[in-house]
Amino acid sequence: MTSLSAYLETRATTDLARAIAGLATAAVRISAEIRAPHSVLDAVAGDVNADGDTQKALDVLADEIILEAARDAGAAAYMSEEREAAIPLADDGSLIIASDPLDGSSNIGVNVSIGTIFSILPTDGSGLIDGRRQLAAGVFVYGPQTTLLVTVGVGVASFRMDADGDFRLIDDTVRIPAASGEFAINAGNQRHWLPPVQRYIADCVAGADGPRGKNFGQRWVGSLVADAWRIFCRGGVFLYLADRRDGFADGRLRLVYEAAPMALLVEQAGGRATDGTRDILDITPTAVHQRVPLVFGSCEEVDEVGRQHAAG
Ligand code: AFP
Repeated sequence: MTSLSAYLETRATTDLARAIAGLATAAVRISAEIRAPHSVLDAVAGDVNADGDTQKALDVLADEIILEAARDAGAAAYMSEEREAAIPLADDGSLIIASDPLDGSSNIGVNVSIGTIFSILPTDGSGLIDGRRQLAAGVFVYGPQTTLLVTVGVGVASFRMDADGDFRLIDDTVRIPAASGEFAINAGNQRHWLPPVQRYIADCVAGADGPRGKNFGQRWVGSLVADAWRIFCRGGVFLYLADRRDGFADGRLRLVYEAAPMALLVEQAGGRATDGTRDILDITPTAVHQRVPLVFGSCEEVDEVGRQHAAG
């Protein structure tokens, strides 16, 4: 089976391939920590991150492991959900690495899939540039299997970590099905949703007897990376848009190191990723931890959400 390094050799520059290979090695270490019997991963590390979330031991450890990979890759800087500001690294670095080192922290203590999201950027604008300028993006999922979705701008490939810690190719032309009968949203927040989301979800729930003329299922893992892997495998739509709660005027997810890398992967796999109206990849961040409303997945569903937003 094709290795990650063989896949990258013919598709990425030396610097980019080195950075991605380093992140893959970091993911192997994080995966091992999660599985180690001694790990008390859910332990509270005591600090609060830029998201205002209490950091857990694994959040801090994963961040340190990804920072080390960024440094070893010769990156110019490292931006992370777990750090207030960008960390300057190599003065002559040709790329910047942005990451959510441990996505799904609320699932650490309950044995549910979690992951690492990364974006690799040119050094222009200190990394605060629109997502279409990303050099690469990827998602590691630490689940029953440790897997990777990655793009360097020529489609999306999926990989699975083998017993030796090598990532072996599953599919080098990953495509998100255009149609789907599955949506992912935290239904506990239904009373807070704005009218477009209320209408879209109500139409899905109405099923075959409703305006959509087909039945829908609902999934919500609480880990963006786990919902994403399912959507890349069998289609679906993920929604975390703005709602009426204090602090959720721009949803929950962060543009630089969550939504933008996810959007690049989604578009490269033939899907769509928007804030309800605009393509995520067309949005230029003004701050490292900027939030953005996010809906992504099967084109037909994301377009239907867009029609609901256009209707006001
Ligand atoms: P944590 O990493 O703080 O658990 O947040 C995970 C996340 O950003 C994303 O991975 C989930 O899809 C989403 O939050 C879950 O949000 P809710 O807990 O509000 O459902």
